[in-house]
Amino acid sequence: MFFGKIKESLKNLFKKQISKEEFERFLIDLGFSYSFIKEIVKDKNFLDTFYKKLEDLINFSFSLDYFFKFDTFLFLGPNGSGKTSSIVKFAYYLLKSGKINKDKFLIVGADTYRAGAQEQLKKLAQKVNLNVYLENGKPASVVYKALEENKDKYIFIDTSGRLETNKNLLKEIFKIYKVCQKFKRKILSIYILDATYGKHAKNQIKIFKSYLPIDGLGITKFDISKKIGFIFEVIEEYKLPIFFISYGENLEDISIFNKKEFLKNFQVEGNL
Ligand SMILES: Nc1nc2c(ncn2[C@@H]2O[C@H](COP(=O)(O)OP(=O)(O)O)[C@@H](O)[C@H]2O)c(=O)[nH]1
Ligand SMILES: [Mg+2]
Repeated sequence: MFFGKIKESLKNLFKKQISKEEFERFLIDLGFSYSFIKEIVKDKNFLDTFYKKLEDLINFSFSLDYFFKFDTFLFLGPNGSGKTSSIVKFAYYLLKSGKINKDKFLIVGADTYRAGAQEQLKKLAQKVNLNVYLENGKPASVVYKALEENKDKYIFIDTSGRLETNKNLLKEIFKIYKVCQKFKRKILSIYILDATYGKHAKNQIKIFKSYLPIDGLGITKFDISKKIGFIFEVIEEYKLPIFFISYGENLEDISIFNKKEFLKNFQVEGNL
């Protein structure tokens, strides 16, 4: 996984006395912004400063029990970010805990615009034996029907990709949110952030946030991203926690976010 490379680079840097310039280059390679880097390296103990900064930013950690406090998981984000695959991975992860019977889980396909979207969801869900609810119609009315017929279930709602410039589609996703509120659901809205996306993501999230609440992030494609710096800036700017990280195309390639495990990847002998 990608973290292996970070650790390897850090180790190599620590084999010799690391210079400020070398550390700057390491952070640039990881995709941190110049303002972030400037703040880190202004200090003589820049390695400590870096690690402390990460610790400050990552002030969250989740266990399975946390998620069972909710009953409705709304997945949103731009096209191709990984919503459909991560919704199945996430539901499967919760299912595997064995805390809840499989019949209490339902994935609702509210991506009714894109041809093939329903089929993709069905295929993925079938692989892990999860039930899906698929209907034609407007996304919000599909969700309405699904909720009306499945009052006591854990519902996972897959939405269609929104371009932040398409106001109608963003209004539609807000309608889905309102429908969930109408049914008094305990909603967790999860913005799916593609780790390969880069700094444009900040602006994109801002626009989504102006339409509906976002409770936190699901990071995808962590296995293929080399520049993860922007993720820390998103967290800093919007104070959003990371609920899970997806790191591969296999349906088991997902982990609930754990602060200790995550930060461990930035530690090597010498930098603490
Ligand atoms: N390598 C890798 N690929 C991923 C990951 N998550 C999603 N993908 C791929 O990204 C593409 C888009 O994913 P999809 O779930 O359809 O995105 P959606 O449009 O947001 O629903 C698909 O080819 C997925 O297999 C991941 O964690 N790692
Ligand atoms: Mg999709």
